[in-house]
Amino acid sequence: MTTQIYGSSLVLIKPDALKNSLTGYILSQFSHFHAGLRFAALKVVSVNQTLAEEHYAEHKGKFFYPSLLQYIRGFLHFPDDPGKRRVIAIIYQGPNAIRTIRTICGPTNPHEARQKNPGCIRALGTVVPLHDDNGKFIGNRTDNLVHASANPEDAEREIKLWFIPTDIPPIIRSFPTGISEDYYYYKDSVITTIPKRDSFCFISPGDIVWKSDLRVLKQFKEGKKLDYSVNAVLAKYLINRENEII
Ligand code: FUP
Repeated sequence: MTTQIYGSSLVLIKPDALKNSLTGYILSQFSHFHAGLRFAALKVVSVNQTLAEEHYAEHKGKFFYPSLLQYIRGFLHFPDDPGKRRVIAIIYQGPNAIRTIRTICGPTNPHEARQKNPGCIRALGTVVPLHDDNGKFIGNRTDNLVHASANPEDAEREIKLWFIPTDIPPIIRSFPTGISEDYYYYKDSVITTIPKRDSFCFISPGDIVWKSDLRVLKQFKEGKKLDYSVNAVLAKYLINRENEII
């Protein structure tokens, strides 16, 4: 296990927490006074399908994956109110940030959270039984109010997935950035380096971009093997634009 001295973590206040008006309580639990953490960035996000798929990529193929995507996108808690389908995404920094936050959240499964760590945030969550097309019980979806990065590698991947560098004050940015020398455009699930009719330019020359994203875009442009999915680069640039372009 990696020792975490001073680190960063991604926290998502999920739709069930928003529905139950638990935002203030959760922010208070993570506050500097209680947890020794500070905000590095915070935004309200309408979660697009690409972002949801990339965030939960490790769970693809599992029985709860389709339901998990619906959950994080807010469709399950706000079926009739698209305006309320959102999450609050926060980067926290602080001594042992990842471990501190995971402890305050508690176990993934709210039943287990109530038994093992009463008083933790996820003790207030819900467990929802899932069934297949024939009505057979296949397992539970755990509506556990908050997401918190599990380890430093996940934290880096998740922070770079949800935030562009300029969402974060430069002096407290934890990961390397570079300056783009190229244009990148998006339309109908396709990324191009030349504009197409109605495409949108998500990166221009001079933009500050995560260095690892620049590398993937270069690999993509040159037809080389990618370090990670080009959708993981793109997803953050689609945030809060999906009505217009997806
Ligand atoms: P955690 O790191 O605590 O968020 O837990 P996981 O990465 O194991 O799970 C990711 C998400 O999948 C959580 F929101 C819980 C959800 N999940 C289910 O809905 N059902 C399961 O059986 C396992 C996980």
